[in-house]
Amino acid sequence: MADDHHGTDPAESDDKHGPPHGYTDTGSHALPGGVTVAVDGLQLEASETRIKPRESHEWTYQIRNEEGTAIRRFQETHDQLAHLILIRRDLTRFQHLHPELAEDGTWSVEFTLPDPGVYRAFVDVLVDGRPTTLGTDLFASGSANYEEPPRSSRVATTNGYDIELSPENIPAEKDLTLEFGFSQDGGVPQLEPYLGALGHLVALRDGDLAYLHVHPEETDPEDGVVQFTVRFPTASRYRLFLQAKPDGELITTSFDVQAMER
Ligand SMILES: [Cu+2]
Repeated sequence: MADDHHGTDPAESDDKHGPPHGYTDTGSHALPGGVTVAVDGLQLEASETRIKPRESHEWTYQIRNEEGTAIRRFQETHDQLAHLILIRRDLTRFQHLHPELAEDGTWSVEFTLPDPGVYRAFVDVLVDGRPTTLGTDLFASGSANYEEPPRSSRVATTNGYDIELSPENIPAEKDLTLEFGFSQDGGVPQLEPYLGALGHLVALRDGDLAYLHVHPEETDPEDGVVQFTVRFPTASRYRLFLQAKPDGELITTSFDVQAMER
């Protein structure tokens, strides 16, 4: 048997056969957002969670501190005081809305849940400089026909635009740049700003709808390309919802990726 000294050299002890890394981190990145209704002393209190489908509804909620008092001060993130993402739990029927904040800390927003089923509402805010995503389920009564789970798809055609996601291979547990390239009839559309960047991306994990934090990167609007930095916390499937404004028209499209173990 060959005499090797692996394991005695600290530079080589960190190999991929060792115990999984990243699970001892108790920092803010240990738990993905949106899986819980309360985190870091903040709690989402929804006025209602049973909502009739196919009817416009005014939904209100508060974000309360540990004393149960509604938070009234928030900082803007991506050009807005709050982002509300609504999605059915089969990762379909995505909506992105911007609720309004009243003096007393009550947020209100109007929406329609388009079909029966269980939905997840994600509230994305910045409180005292901390990005926070809280989530709650909403129940739309009736018989739901849930759609098939995601398969990989890196190419989408929406409103006549072809959009391609790269890179092809997506490693888990690693900061990486996702790029979406737009084209139409062999040309490249000009991208107009949306929410303070050239696009907005929501990344959700299949299974628990963990909501990942994604940061837009600067690119030239003439290049027809949007880029985001993201870290997929586990080797799982994720659905990505991209919103952008090619030639000034807001479009929403989705992609499915499988993040792989490195
Ligand atoms: Cu938003």
